Amino acid sequence: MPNRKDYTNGLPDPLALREEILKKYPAKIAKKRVKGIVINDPNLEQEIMANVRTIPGIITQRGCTYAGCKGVVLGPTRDIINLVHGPIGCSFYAWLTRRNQTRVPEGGDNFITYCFSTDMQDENIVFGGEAKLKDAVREAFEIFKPKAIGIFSTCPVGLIGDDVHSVARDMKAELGINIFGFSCEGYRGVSQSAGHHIANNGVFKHVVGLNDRERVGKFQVNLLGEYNIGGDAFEIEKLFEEAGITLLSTFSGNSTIKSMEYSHTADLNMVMCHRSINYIAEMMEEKYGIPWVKVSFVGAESTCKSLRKIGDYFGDAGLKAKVEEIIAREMAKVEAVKSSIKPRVEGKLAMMFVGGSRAHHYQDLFGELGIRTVSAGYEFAHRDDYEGRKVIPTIKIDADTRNIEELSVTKDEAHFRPDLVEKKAELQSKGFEFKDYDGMMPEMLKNSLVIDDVNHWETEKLIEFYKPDVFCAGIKEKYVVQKAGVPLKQLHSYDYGGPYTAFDGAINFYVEMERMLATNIWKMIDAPWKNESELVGSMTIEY
Ligand code: CFM
Repeated sequence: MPNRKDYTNGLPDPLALREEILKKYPAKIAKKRVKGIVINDPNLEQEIMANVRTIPGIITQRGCTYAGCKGVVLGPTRDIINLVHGPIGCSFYAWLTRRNQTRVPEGGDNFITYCFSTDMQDENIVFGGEAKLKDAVREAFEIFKPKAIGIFSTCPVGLIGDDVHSVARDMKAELGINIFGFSCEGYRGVSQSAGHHIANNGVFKHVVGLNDRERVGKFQVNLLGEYNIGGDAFEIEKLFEEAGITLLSTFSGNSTIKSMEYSHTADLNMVMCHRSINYIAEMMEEKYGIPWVKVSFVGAESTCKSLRKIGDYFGDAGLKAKVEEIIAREMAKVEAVKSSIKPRVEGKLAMMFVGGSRAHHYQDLFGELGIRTVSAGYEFAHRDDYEGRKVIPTIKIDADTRNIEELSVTKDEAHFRPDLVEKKAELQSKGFEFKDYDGMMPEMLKNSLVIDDVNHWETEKLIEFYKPDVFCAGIKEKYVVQKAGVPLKQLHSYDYGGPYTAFDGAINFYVEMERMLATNIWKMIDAPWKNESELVGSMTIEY
């Protein structure tokens, strides 16, 4: 690419770029914004401002609290009816766009392809919508006979004061199935992250622990924070099955309400997406004594590491041998594909701005191909996802966070597992780490630019400066970036592709990246605005 900076001795210092980005903002905004744009040095303990309100007027990538609760955490369950109390638009935009997949056994329920909404109208806003909500719950029950119904509040519900929780209680008594509500109005927090927390609380309060199923396996685990986008969870399930690891429940890709009910009988919780689900992991440890570890199945190397971690946790020689057998066989396949693709893409540059975990995980996958990440950031993660969990005690709790209920959890004496607490202590003394999330920044290159809640203005400037070979984000960014001549890979929906997890997923990703990066087509694109006149305006804000 012409005019690209020299990357042979590391990444260029992006200080001038940051200055240029900030110059465009009014002074007061720039002063705040600079705290969310960090020039990374993995050897320093740097702080980033995150999980704060987006600056009004800026085109953010973020979604709302309802999206995080209904869409992200509860959406992928296949046999809970997720009923949205609100105008139809909120449901339409949450309908199948995330590509979380299901595999339903013969005769099992699958409500994922449906869109359930109370379709609130003006008169419900004026006179209240609780009666309509009750009717909708009854109708859904009569038609589908589900095992459970979740009710999700959208913005107007909070504004007019409909009480979804009392409706849920009444309907639970009337219909005799589990019905629970979520106060996850879109405005409830600064992003979808608040919705994750609300969903975690609701599932923990109303579902986890309801079913004391007998043990069915020697190594019982839950996989938390894997939502089966493009079939990712299926790849992981395949490995566990072969290794003899019993996956009780996934929160929540391809999951069932029943599996969540007995998830407290697990011996270990594995956390894939730390941001969206660490709350349940923490609460299950508190209440049942189940330890948790951070895993990642994005990237072949990460998959090996995570499988070995499970083997080491259980310490069973048979399991460990099986894990090694799988790794040896699968890595041979992975290496064969990698060695043919890597020479064609090595040295390319990537940047990724997604969610609260993938902007980190996918750097590993790119790294396996020798592709460097020059800039990355999350949309809505917290400081711990950037800097590691060690900073949690120092995070200031602001009014927006205080808005979200912190459940006080106590030990469940009847179900508590002192054996697991003991196991944890013993392993810890040998150096095995639990709750081990060190965040994204320590693993990024020196001088890479870490940006929280990036916006379109900043995106344009980043592309000009770095001239990356691939940009990873979502549908809202896709065409703006591509018109600038840079291919964009969606890391939310995978652009109809995937799975990308575990070994076969990594191979899939390598092949796709080769197609995307080893082509000259993008260099032939001229952004339409390059040849047309530009409208320029200016604005002054006074405080
Ligand atoms: Fe976790 Fe996710 Fe993500 Fe997320 Fe999401 Fe997603 Fe994401 Mo889109 S739960 S934080 S709220 S890994 S929907 S499956 S891709 S932004 S990086």
